[in-house]
Amino acid sequence: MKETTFALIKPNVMKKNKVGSIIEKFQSAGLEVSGVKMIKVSSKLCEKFYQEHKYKPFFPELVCFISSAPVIVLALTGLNAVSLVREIMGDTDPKKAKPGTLRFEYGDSVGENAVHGSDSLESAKRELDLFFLPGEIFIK
Ligand code: DAT
Ligand code: MG
Repeated sequence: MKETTFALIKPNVMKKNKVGSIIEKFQSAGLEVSGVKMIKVSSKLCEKFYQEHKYKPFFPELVCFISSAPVIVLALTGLNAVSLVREIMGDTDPKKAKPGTLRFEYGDSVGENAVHGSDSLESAKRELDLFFLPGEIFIK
């Protein structure tokens, strides 16, 4: 099924100057960039984005990290985009991620694991709505 999912390139990748390598990986897997922008995420937006982790011990450091520097937010469209993006990203923990995945290659730790990708179609809709206005996504 053709889907649109949400991805976010985290501050540690921005520091490494590797945004192009991340987008290239998504595009070469057949995903189209249907939305893209560089933004600085406020703590408030970040708390909404990661609401499911609100009571986890790592929540404060997660919010602090994501809102520490500008990030790239992406809408990615293609066949099975939600699961495809998760596959390309790899395990949450870069140490457990398979070679060739983004988190294996660009992740520094569980917290600073390079990229976010929605975990379901429902999450994708919620997250796209948080970061993009209706006119900012262009699906062919
Ligand atoms: P994912 O990003 O693979 O969907 P998740 O939803 O479990 O993983 O967690 C969201 C983010 O929270 C994750 O990308 C990084 C951070 N995180 C998760 N578990 C953590 C931990 N044990 N310590 C520090 N940060 C963690
Ligand atoms: Mg998650």
